[in-house]
Amino acid sequence: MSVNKTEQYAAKKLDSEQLAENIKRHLQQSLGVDQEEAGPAEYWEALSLVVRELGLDLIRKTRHKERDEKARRVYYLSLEFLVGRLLGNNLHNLGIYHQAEEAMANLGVNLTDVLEHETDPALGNGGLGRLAACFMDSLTTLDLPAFGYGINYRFGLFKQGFAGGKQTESPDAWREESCPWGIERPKRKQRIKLYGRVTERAGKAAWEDTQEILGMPWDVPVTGYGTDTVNTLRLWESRAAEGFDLSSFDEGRYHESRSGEIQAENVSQVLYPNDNHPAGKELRLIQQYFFVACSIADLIARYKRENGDNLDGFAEKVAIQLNDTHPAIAVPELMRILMDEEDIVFTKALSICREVFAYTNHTLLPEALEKWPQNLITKVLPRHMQIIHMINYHFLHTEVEAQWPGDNNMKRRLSIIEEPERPGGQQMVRMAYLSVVGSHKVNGVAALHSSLVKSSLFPEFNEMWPDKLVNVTNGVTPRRWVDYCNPELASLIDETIGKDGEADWRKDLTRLDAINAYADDPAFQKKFAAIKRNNKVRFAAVVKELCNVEISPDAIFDVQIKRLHEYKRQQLNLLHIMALYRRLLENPDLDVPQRVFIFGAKAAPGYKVAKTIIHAINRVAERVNNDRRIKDKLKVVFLPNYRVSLAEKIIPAADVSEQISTAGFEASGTGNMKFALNGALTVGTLDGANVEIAEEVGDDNIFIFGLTVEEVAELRHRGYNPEDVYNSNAELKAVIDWLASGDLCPEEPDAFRPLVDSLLGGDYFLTLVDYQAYSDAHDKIVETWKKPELWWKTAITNSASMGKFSSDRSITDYAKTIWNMA
Ligand code: Z2T
Repeated sequence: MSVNKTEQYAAKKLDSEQLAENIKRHLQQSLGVDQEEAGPAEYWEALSLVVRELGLDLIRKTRHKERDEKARRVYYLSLEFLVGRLLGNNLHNLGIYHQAEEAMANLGVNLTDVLEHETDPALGNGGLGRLAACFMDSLTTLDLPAFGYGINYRFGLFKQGFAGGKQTESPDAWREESCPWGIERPKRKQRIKLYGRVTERAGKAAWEDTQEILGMPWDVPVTGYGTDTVNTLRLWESRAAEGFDLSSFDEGRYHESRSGEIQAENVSQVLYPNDNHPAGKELRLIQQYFFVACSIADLIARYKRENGDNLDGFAEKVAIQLNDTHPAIAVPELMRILMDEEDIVFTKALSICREVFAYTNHTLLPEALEKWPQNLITKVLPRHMQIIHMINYHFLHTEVEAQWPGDNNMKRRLSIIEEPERPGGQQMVRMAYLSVVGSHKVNGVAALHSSLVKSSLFPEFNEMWPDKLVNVTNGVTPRRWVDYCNPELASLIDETIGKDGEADWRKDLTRLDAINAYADDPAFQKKFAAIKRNNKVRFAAVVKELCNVEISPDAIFDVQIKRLHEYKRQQLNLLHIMALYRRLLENPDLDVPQRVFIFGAKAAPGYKVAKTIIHAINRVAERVNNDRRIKDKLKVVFLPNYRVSLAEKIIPAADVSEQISTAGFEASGTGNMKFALNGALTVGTLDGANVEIAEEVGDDNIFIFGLTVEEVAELRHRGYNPEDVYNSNAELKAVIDWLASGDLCPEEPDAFRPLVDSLLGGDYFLTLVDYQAYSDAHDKIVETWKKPELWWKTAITNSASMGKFSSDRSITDYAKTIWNMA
């Protein structure tokens, strides 16, 4: 008999009455309000405090267990953790959601309303940050000893609004309202150094005349599904170190005493809003070093508490994953501590680093690969710059020399320091190369991406170290992305294939495969379709509220939600919508289903063309939505301020998922997985994880279009002139001309020039080339929609075939192939 594990864990023992008592206690004793005064905000905070108490209790127990077992821990270093709302997810994971629902009902409040009250912690830009959050969920669900380390930004990703269709940005002071999740841990604060200079004393390097700042840890408990394990997400907040110049304080020059120094509090103030494009600012480098130095010091202290002061066994107990190159400065930082503070010689220190570190690459975009001016690193982190030179010297003159003896050209190509192309230019530190050289494994995030990492990004490294470059395909947590956001679908799956214990698909997503047997079953199709429709009705109400546009739940909901970037090609979607509108104007009685095109996307504030695309989509939306001639056959909505909590409402309501990046540019994508899991059909290019999704669902169940990676390369090689495509496709020409005409924005006729110029002057992302194939793929979507049995069969097949894309599988892969933990 299989043990029913869900019955075993601690939180589950709390019934609704006990929960209600605890809620009342926190209302009165933590918030100081009477029950009668409390609204949803107070109930949200009180229930969060109850869950926090549970979390803290379980964190303590997890810590004791790990200390006894002395297991290897994984430390996930990331500048972004896009965790999303925590209360509802934690209730689900702890198995007390329904008890909480009942408790709230007995107190006369609706849990759903209470949950809506939580502001999203927006501590990430997009995919990379959300992946880190899914990984924390899976690490915990799999009972792996893990810490996440990051920054507790005061301001998360900006809030987006629209004015005349243009993006506006305002600060996101997400903690202002109250944030019951983080627990300050002053006992674990760190003091870190910046600037100064390096002197030699008795043959040892000393880093002196530094400025110091404090790092205060805030611990956020991370629950897992169906387990008592609770891990810690430790987010650092910067503070001014005490001990500033007292004499100036005495003389009443308090404010002057720190002028010319960095303002410590600024360091953790704000998340840089760039996805796939580094800003290259000094403060960003300081953020990177700040959280890395605090985290490394913290994990070394933990190692010593548990294992004593001798670091010989360090690499057996510690695995550090670098989430992209943002934390790459961790390599010289650990080297510095091992050499300067622990008296370990260079070669031994380097080999410890290589056992400990692994690096995940998330992009091939050349402009997104971080490079820091050597001069800047020398100024901010003089000792680290010396150590980088030492690593580089050893790497080039011992390792590259052994592989390619006497080949100076190769040394120049592989050097961690890039020499300037022109005289007067500056030396740059290639953070990706530093990460590769300092790690034992480097992974890409989908099969296609990883093969391109090997063949295009790091071919020489792959030749030198054939086992270093590997793939770990991304995944998403089925707890947040089905169970929590699509509860009706979760119940249908439960009643169809069972829920309890080991059979729970929430813990083993490959169990969903059993649903494939029902793809053709009319009764199952009916239930599946009804759930989708309910989700669409609910989402239509959200659209009405946010955009004041009425959309019909009987229309095809076609969704593109992701950061705005030219490589993701929202502009391709836009051009096609403009063409559809023109087709309807020409023939208003066209026999086509109703369609709603839904967008959600933030543009980096400095990204001109991306902002132009948002503006253009909004202007087209306004025109289309108010044109009575087309009889509601087409609607376009751009949801403002796209974020995790909105994604949770959109994805369960989507019929079509737009994954249309130029082949070779989207490293993986993770939204693509969430949509398919919730029964949307993908229209997509053979890019990132789309390739693997197509493999899983089969070619008949996905709408693949456009150039392949190879064809993109061939075309570029042959030479490509966008004007040729423009002149040979009348429909495409007409919509581009319309964009350029100023008709959509009479008060600023040149508003869309940057977009038109980008398309006609080069079209780097081959939007025009893929236009016709994209339009044809959409025609096939419409054909499929007209056959409901086929549509629902395809949708169900998509859902049922997503077993591979659980982040539990990703984490199991990391544990086996990279962390040596399973
Ligand atoms: C990001 O979200 C991603 C890559 C980055 O490269 C930076 C950021 Cl902020 C430096 C995304 C990829 O674009 C996406 O394809 C991938 O699915 C995601 O990371 C997680 O791996």
